[in-house]
Amino acid sequence: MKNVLIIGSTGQIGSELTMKLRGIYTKGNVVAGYIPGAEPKGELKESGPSTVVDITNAQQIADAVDKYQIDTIYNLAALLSAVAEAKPQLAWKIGVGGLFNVLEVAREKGCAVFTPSSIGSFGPETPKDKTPQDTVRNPRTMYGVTKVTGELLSDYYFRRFGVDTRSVRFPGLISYVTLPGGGTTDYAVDIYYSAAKGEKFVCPIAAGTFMDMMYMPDALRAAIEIMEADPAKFVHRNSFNIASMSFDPEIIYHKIQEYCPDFRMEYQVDPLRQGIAESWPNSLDDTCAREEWGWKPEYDLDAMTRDMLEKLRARFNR
Ligand code: AKB
Repeated sequence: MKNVLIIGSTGQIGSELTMKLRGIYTKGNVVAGYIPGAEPKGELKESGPSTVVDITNAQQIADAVDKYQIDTIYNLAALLSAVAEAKPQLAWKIGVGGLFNVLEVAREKGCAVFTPSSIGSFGPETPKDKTPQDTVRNPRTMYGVTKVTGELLSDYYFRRFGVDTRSVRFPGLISYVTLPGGGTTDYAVDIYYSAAKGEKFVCPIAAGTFMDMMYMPDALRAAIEIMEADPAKFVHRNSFNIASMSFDPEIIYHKIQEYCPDFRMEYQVDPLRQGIAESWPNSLDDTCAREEWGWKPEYDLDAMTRDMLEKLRARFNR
């Protein structure tokens, strides 16, 4: 039986991961941790227990772990890249201070921990194409600094204290359920909303800027499969490159036009997001994840586009 605590359960990943885990661990508790002001609603609220867990408050984490006899923590609390540049102190407090609290509770109470890293953990000196698993990092953003620190801290807790820490470097995640907030890759979500509503899209990222992206069902599977994997073959732990597709704004625009011929896009490049995007890789090499725990994506750009447009058009009655 798995008793799981999701910290940040109402965010872009958490809202879907919590529901998916509740469908899998039906005999355990899948507890939705949230901060006041971001309470679970609807199905997320009705389908299982929820409790206030502010990641900056170690006692709240420990109390939730005790109350629900938690054995696995999904730590999804973070500020995304563009917001983290506006609030670097808060990004560190949540991304590193918060993770430290989670790892300490996990050490004391014997929990496994998943903490996502990101393509944002790489920097301008990193090889751009098919970025290897182990390579130069040197991120220039606070988001990247917290992600590299988080990876190192998680590996440290595994080696030093035996805490079962595991994670993946997520690409930009695309979903029709919960909007992301303040990321550099958010344009690749927003563009589908504009297309489904029949509106023109104003793109903040310049043509020719490639980044790795992934459809949410694959990302959720990755987060669950790595925590379920037999660690016997692990050479790495924190964090594995995973990948499924890489595109620039022109490629996704033309793909959407195959299904919405009247859809139009223009550019109004945001210098902050563009600078961040240019410092990140074009595409990651995910061979280690494939070899060490069997990672394999299911969605490519075409399959994702069909599903996104179908779901969003239904929502907007178009
Ligand atoms: C962001 O753009 O900040 C995130 C990420 C790639 O980690 N989506």
